[in-house]
Amino acid sequence: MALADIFTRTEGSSARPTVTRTYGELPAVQGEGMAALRAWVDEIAALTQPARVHWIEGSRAENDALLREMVDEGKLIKLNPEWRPGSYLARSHPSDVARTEARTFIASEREEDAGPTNNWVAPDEIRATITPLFEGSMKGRTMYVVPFSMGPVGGPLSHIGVQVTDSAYAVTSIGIMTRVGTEVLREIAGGAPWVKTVHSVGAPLQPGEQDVAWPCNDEKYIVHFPDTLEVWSYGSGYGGNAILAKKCFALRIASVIGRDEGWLAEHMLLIRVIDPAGRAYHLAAAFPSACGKTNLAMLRPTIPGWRVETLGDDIAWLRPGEDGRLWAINPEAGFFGVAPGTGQSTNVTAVETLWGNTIFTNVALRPDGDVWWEGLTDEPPAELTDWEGKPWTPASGRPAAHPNSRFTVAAAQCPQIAGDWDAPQGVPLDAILFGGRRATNVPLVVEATDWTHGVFMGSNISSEKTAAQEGTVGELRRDPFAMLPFCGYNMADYFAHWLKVGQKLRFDRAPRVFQVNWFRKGADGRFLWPGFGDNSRVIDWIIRRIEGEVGAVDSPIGRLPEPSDLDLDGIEVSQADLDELFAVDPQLWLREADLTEEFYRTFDGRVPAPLWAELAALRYRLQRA
Ligand code: OXD
Ligand code: MN
Repeated sequence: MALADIFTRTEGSSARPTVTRTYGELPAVQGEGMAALRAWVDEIAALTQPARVHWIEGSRAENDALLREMVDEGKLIKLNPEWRPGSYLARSHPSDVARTEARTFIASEREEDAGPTNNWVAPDEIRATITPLFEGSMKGRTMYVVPFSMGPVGGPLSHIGVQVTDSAYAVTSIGIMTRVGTEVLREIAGGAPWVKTVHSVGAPLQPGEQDVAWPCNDEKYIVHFPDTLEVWSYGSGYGGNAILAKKCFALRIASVIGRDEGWLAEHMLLIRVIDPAGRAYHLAAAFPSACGKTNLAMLRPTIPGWRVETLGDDIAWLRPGEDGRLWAINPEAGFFGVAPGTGQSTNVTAVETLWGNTIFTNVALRPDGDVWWEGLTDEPPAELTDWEGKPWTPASGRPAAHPNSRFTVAAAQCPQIAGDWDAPQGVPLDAILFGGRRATNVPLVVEATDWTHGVFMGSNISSEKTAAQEGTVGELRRDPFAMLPFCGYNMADYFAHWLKVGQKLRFDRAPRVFQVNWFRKGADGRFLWPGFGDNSRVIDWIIRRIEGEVGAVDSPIGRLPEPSDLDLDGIEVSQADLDELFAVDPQLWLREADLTEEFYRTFDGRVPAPLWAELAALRYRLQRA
């Protein structure tokens, strides 16, 4: 059906649409690829029956108008421009505060292609379930068409998507997190392939019905179709469920594209570290959600003379280059960071990044019209309005901000962003770090002996649960490569893909792999390592290892620093704490090895043989330790 037909269609003139609709201006972009896009938009509009369609052009004026409209509708609170210019607070429905992993599905044709770590559904079956939900789901609302690019528009590692959504909050968030607008349409018009993403909050409005501040639906589905490169998300307006460019596209769908094209879509931050001699190194690091990734991405080293430049805080796309190195881009354009715990003493760079032009979600509101969250300052304000809009004082006995409250802000606003952070070709990686939040067993830093051992380490990352995931906070969860909720295909095949990518790298140019753990505790429950800016001391060791300037101590689980090689000038870490930070207990590690075996066995023989060999070798070394 042509869009021109939809322009004039009225009630009863076709099987599906039941209301007269007005459509926004069609983009003037011409080109072959536009026909397919328009046909798809028509199809989705016919299904969801919005009151109007708005093609997002990506201008400042358009964004400002959307923000103003949301303020007028009570969906956003404009913060006091004296403290926080151009910034807004959104309060979600209390039931819609996190990514909903149990409602997230991979609908690959074959169940084994989704693997045991994903919720698999048959594509036909799930289409039959969700299509009726989308039928008329945008009634009374505007359907926005948001063309976006992950990575600089037209860049060699970049990919394009289009999101249709009935949430203006999602549109403004996507506008911060990606490159949006007509420039992207020109790529599509020129024939660039694009991923289809459909989002509805699932709250149609009847004529005359008053909207609510945060429309959503109790029923939620976030469904990925890796074989047709589509995402359909229903019922939630929150972050990763609604900004489909992020976890849904840039990780789940992109991991599938990467598998087929020979590259990796990873849940990794990206930084450039500059040593006192001015030598620059690039590091990518994978950590499960809410384990200090944004803090490391914006590290301010405590060792004199060192600097860190931020390139990305959440996602990196890695591709082997002709030169045998692994090249990385941050496909995003903004940060969607966890607010609590971000403060003057923990991440001053993030605090400075948030000076304005920020959308906050579920943080607390100060009486002066600024925002606050736990950890922003040591002392809480005397009174606040909490994330649910209720009065709050320090005596209230509950957090003022939701533990998973967020900020959405442009990367370019970060005071230590690298000048070339959006260079289309990316940066060559020198090291990859895998980390988790482990109170026990895992040393502060361990170096892998080679790429295969590094893949083995990555496949074994585990972490204590945090507020970014559903479930019990503190419980241990295995999170290979920090990709457990984000790998769009069978995780055992993903391990094999990592091994394959390693074969495309020159052995002397491949990034070195390290496991880190800033969170190890002593028997008395105290953190053994100061963390934050002092993590630069670990990075200093990593870089001196890369340069061959320091040796290492072999242990059954990998190479450990000689404690004397760690630069501890200016901090107090007792010898006993250092010993505990690097202690490797063979018995406890044999138990970890059993858990690895148990985990690998869930993949029905698909885990690649080299990883089983690594496990056998680990046990052999532990038994002899
Ligand atoms: C995130 C997450 O939002 O990993 O980045 O949960
Ligand atoms: Mn993340």
